[in-house]
Amino acid sequence: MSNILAVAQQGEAILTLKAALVVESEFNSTWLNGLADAMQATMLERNGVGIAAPQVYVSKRVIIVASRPNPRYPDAPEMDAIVMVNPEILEKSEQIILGEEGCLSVPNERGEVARAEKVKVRYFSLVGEKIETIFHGFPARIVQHEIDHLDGILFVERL
Ligand code: K1U
Ligand code: ZN
Repeated sequence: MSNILAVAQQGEAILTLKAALVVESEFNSTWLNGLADAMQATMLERNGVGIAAPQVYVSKRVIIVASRPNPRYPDAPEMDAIVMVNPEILEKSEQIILGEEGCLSVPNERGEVARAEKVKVRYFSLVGEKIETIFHGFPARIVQHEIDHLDGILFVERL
């Protein structure tokens, strides 16, 4: 069983920083696997559909994306959680759509955020495999929200 971690809240400096890249020697390490496990446990405990390492006080470029159907997005796909290390958006669709967002670091606030409908993302797995995937709709929204966390941006700054 993994550790449930504290979640940083709006106003804390860690959420405003640009997170550091995970370096070669950190892939396939007990430390990185433990961080990913604890992030996933914390996300599940808070009922989230995503989480970024800075939200658990680790300023490193690691995110988890875990779309599932929910009252706001009943048609969202059910995904196994994807851990993305050093994710980068390679392409964004011209089509922009508005959709409701919440944030584990901003309690009791929801808002309509404009995001690209489709993104092509490059990331690394926990063992350092390079992966490129296209996401649409709600999963694409989660990816953009989580990468914003790595760049020190909260969704409330995009309202
Ligand atoms: O990064 C986070 O703070 C997690 C956040 C991810 C997210 C939700 C909605 C849109 C983009 C990114 C959450 O999981 S908030 C809780 C939630 O499950 C939810 C909130 C609003 C709409 C749908 C789901
Ligand atoms: Zn958030």
